Order: sequence, then structure tokens, then C-alpha cells
Amino acid sequence: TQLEQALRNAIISDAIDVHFQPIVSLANNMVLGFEALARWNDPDLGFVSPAVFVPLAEERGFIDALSETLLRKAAEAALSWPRELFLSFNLSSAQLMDPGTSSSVLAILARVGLDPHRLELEITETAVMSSADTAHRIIADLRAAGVRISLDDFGTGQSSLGRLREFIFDKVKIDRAFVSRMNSDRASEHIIKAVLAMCEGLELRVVAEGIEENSEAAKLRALGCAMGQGYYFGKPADSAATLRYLQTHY
Ligand code: G
Ligand code: G
Ligand code: NA
Ligand code: MN
Repeated sequence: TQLEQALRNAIISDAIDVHFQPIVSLANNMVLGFEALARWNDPDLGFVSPAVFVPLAEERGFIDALSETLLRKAAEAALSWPRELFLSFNLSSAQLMDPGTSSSVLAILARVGLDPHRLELEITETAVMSSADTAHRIIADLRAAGVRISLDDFGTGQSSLGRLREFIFDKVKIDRAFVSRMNSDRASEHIIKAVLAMCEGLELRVVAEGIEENSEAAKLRALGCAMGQGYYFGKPADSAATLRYLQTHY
């Protein structure tokens, strides 16, 4: 298809960029790290969402090439940041089915010179379940090297609490569906409270995603949520804008 051909060309010509969105401490608004988010603005097709081209790349077998380029760019940007902030990077489900993923991730870090302790990988529950044994091996190898693992979009899709018993995660990201409904819907607030209590018991760090308003940040802070991410703190921005952001935000 036209989209597939354009994506192939974009990967070869290095036309897919990485943007960065801040993740902050809710206690004091300090920036703790950034999530890398792929951005592709094609001259003919215009802006194509990663929600479209990541699954296409997986389906067509070029997710490795795409992801390696993106991780390299993201890691290089992280090295230019003025402080040792963490870099959070999304792994797709196809990568968790490929036994080569852990060594390829660690090889990129070594080549770029980014300490594995500064990397976090965001994965979804569905991705872990799709090929459980391989996924567990990859996660164990990466964690042994110091990379941390976040459970993304928690509370949606195929989530099962049983997964948390396996202690393969360092952090849980509460899906923005709960945050955006928190002010209008009591159920969402109760769910967030329960997730926070559970994560405290399991010694999991928690990030609330999709914070767009001060009232949401304030409520989450009052509930004891440690970290937040969302347009209220900063939208995804390219590496130059991210450096400028860091000059004005601590
Ligand atoms: O930022 P945005 O709404 O455009 O992202 C849409 C989806 O694409 C999200 O689910 C996000 O996790 C995913 N995504 C963004 N960048 C990457 C990437 O570099 N790799 C993978 N696997 N997924 C990504
Ligand atoms: O699946 P994942 O959680 O990685 O995807 C995060 C997506 O949410 C990205 O596409 C990102 O651009 C988007 N996002 C980040 N912050 C906000 C926000 O405050 N509001 C909305 N609507 N989307 C957000
Ligand atoms: Na993510
Ligand atoms: Mn998410």
C-alpha cells in the first residue's frame, strides 16, 4: 500500500522523529524524566499517528528497524539533557515476542553511552500476555542490566491484577481515562485511590497520565500520587524545545 511504502521510505531516510513529554513529581512539579513519542510528518501524507504506523511496522516486520532508530535518537537526546533524568521509551508487543530485543536495546545504550539505569521501557499488559515466556525472559534480562519496566495504560484493555503478582514491573502508569473522568465521576476517583493503595503495598511507583488541569494535578497530589504526566505539565516537544523547557523548569 501507499502508506506502507511511505513508512518504509521514512524509516530508511530517517524521517521519523522523536518528541519528549515531561513526567514530573506531583509534590513539587520537578521534572523527573521524559517519555519518548514517535512523530512522523510525511510531506505527502501529512501527520501520521504512531497509533497507525507502529502497528503497521509490526505487521510488516520493520518494527525492529524503526524502534532501533527511535531508541538511538531518544538516547542521544537524553545524553544532551542538563540533568540525569530518566528516559521512558515504548516497546511494542512484537518486540516482546522477539528474543533478540533485550540484547538489541542494551547494545544501543552501550553504543550511545546512556546508562541503562536511566532507561525505562513502557509495555502494556497485552504485550506481556501475547508471548509470556519470551516476554518474561526479555524483561528479566533488561532489569538485570538496570533498565526499569513500566506497565502502561493500567486499568484498560486486558489488564489483570494477577500480572502484578509476578513483580516484573517497577512502575505503573494509570491510564488517562481515569484521570480525565476523575472530576466528574466518583467511580474513577475511587479506582485511582485503590490503585494507589495497591501500588504502595506492592512497592510500585505510580504515574498518573493525561493530566490536563491544575485541579486534576491537585487532587492526585492530595491522594498521594507521586508522579504525573499530561498537557498541563507539557506536551510532547522535539529535542530542541525539550532543552529549552529544561532551562525554565526544574
Ligand atoms: O503520542 P500519541 O498519542 O501519538 O501516541 C499514540 C500511541 O503510539 C501510544 O499508544 C504510544 O504509546 C504509541 N507510541 C508512540 N511512540 C512510540 C514508539 O516509539 N514506539 C512504540 N512502540 N509505540 C509508540
Ligand atoms: O499509550 P501511551 O500511554 O504511551 O500514549 C500516550 C498518549 O497520550 C500519547 O499519544 C500522548 O501524546 C498522549 N497524551 C499525553 N498527555 C496527554 C494529555 O494530557 N491529554 C491527552 N488527551 N493526551 C495526552
Ligand atoms: Na507510553
Ligand atoms: Mn499510557
